[in-house]
Amino acid sequence: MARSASDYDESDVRIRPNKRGSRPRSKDRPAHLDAVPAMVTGVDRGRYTVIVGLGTDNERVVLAMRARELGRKGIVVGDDVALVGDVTGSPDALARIVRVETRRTLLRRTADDTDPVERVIVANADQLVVVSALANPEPRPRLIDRCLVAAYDAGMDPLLALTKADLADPAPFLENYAPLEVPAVITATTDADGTDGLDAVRDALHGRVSVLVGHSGVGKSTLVNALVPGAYRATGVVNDVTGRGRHTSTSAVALRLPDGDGWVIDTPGIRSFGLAHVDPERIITHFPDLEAGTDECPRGCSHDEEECALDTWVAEGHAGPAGTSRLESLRRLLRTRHTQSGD
Ligand SMILES: Nc1nc2c(ncn2[C@@H]2O[C@H](COP(=O)(O)OP(=O)(O)O)[C@@H](O)[C@H]2O)c(=O)[nH]1
Ligand SMILES: [Mg+2]
Ligand SMILES: [Zn+2]
Repeated sequence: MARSASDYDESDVRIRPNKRGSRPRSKDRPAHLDAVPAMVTGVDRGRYTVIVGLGTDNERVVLAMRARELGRKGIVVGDDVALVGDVTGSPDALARIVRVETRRTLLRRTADDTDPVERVIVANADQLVVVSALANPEPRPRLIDRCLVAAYDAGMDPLLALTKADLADPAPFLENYAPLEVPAVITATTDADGTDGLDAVRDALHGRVSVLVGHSGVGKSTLVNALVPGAYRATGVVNDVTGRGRHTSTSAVALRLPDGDGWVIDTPGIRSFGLAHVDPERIITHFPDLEAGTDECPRGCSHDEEECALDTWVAEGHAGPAGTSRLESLRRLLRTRHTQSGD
């Protein structure tokens, strides 16, 4: 039984049609007609926290395990699943997940670019919030570019969240990203003033399912705590000498934004974002001004080679005055697939 949109409390959660980036993974079987729909909000050592009855008077948190019939199929935060067994949500109840519904989006990465094993991070999110501190730790432009590529590949909209604006000026950073036209929000969290810039973050997350990714110590959990009262996500102290944070959050968790206006998913820090699985054609669909110019490209064009038709397209002005910098930025992203997956 697939959950219909009306089962969501957030009727305005933007659910994208299954067009790019997502792969249908499950074949619906008619078994378990009595199964109830649920959404996975946490995964911890083989136990899944799920929410049943989303948006109804009988909404409840249930602990579940995977049914043996699922085999090795992964279940991740954000997954829509079907549950059988004790779904009452009473403290001792343990339900069984018998099915994972088709995913609308799938954020994945490989450990590095040569690693064929994909790790699924989160399912069904529609916005990837790339969190970077403006200082302490220093921004890692290549990691950020890689996250943007992963977002485009997954069919998710990227958002840059720049934290620690109390420590450094965001202007130089923003300049580097302007041609990509990725929206950005800027925050500063201090003991004295709380979180500055939080309203813009709330607006950007409103009605969406957003995943926060970024290096450890950039302030993801701090943001989540500011957004979701009572979230109590552990935050870490960054070592001033190494700029490194302790990995204080160990697993992804989905939290509902107040007033039921969307979800935010906090993830543990990432040090690398392998992109072995990424298809350049999926990246280009996010550059509609340039995509139209690829018709004349040779077959299998990497769009970063001499014969690529995009140079002529841009030179002839078809992509507008920003065409040249747009193409440069696109190629920078395409090239991140061949650079070191770290920093
Ligand atoms: N100065 C400053 N420190 C911040 C800001 N946001 C977070 N921090 C601090 O940075 C450290 C790491 O934050 P945390 O939220 O745990 O980062 P995470 O690893 O990305 O979840 C903590 O000590 C926070 O108090 C900010 O905007 N300004
Ligand atoms: Mg954290
Ligand atoms: Zn090309």
